[in-house]
Amino acid sequence: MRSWPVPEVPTLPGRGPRVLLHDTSSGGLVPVGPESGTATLYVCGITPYDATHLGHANTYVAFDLLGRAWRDAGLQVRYVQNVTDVDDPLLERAEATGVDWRDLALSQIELFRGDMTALSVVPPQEYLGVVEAVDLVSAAVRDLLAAGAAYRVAGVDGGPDGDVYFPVDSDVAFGTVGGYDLETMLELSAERGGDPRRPGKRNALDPLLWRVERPGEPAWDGGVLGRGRPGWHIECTAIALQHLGMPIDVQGGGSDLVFPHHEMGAAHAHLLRPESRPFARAYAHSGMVALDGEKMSKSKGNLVLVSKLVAAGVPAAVVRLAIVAHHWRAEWEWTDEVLAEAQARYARWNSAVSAASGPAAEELLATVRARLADDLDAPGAVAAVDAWVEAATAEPGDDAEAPDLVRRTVSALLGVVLP
Ligand code: 5CA
Ligand code: ZN
Repeated sequence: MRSWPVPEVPTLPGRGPRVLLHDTSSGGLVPVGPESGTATLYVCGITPYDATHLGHANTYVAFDLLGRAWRDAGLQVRYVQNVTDVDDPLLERAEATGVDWRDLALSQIELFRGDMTALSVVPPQEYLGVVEAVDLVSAAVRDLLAAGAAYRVAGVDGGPDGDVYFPVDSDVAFGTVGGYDLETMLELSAERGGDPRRPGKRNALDPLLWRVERPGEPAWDGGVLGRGRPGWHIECTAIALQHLGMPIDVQGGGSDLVFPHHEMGAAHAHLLRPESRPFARAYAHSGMVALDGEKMSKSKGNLVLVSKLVAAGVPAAVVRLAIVAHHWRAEWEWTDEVLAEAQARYARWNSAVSAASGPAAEELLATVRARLADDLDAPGAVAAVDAWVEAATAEPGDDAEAPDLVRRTVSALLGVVLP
């Protein structure tokens, strides 16, 4: 699937330090990416309906900061992202609105591309819909079946026999991504697309790998699996293994994906490639953005869309600046004040970098680099730029190169493009 255009990323003098990132699995900061060569990143993509809200934008900007810090440290970045373009909520929305699910997905992916372009997010090299990857995913399910790490379940309530499930007990590392206790895992499974009450499963937590065809639902030939469609977690695992190999440096997404999605995805990978475990060296989870006191989510409908803000005349760079003013792991709320503050800051920064000269900015570049290498502390980087802007406003310095260096620093590392 086509992704979106690569934004211009200015080059900066020197190099950034090795990046440390908070890893959900170990609960601490770990160096991510190799010391030289290519770092690999998989970030879970959208389910294409009601895109792109500020929560989505926050997550993709977070991992964009990581990619930018890696490149600034001299690494190449290999980045893969999926699109969950067949899934229950998408099919339900299509049904409810009388739109073909394929058309709904295509229109939302197009919006997402436009929003990512506007927000200066560097695109993944591989951007893959599940529809394009069904053969890959069904092959992974067949491999799990052959390895004894999958089983079929009899139909219930007149449903067909043969849905395929993954026994979580088959992975000795199961539970180590999120570190949740059983009760929490059962709750989260029920809330987030699992079916802990489905009769016939060996363990209530076992996730679906292959859903055999139901009337009126899209289905593909699965060979010995029969016609059907893939379960959610195995999709991301199969795509990541095919396009990145294992272990990947960082598996990323929002914190709502820790369990079950990333826990199950890792368990699948550990059974598919036992010799290469772990699935990921680090599991990174961005914080949830809320609106009116509740997590912004498609199912609740409390959304602020990037495309609507931009259509209302807010520069996309202001939206990006509002996002990076919050730590990537923080839970925060989108409010009118957040937007107003970003607008005012953007105006101050613009005016300072448009001056003919300013205070020397080499130290600022070093500080921004250091802040970002320390668990992507973008608010720390923003504060450092604020301090330079304040100094420049109080007393225009005589460094004629400085304003342009600040403009390039902000653009290359924070992805905030000043006009
Ligand atoms: N297609 C799956 C991943 S394979 C999915 O979760 N899609 S999504 O459209 O629901 O979310 C896309 C990404 O945005 C995920 O990484 C998710 O964790 C993140 N996300 C969703 N809602 C929010 C929110 N309110 N705040 C921050 N990130 C969010
Ligand atoms: Zn995913």
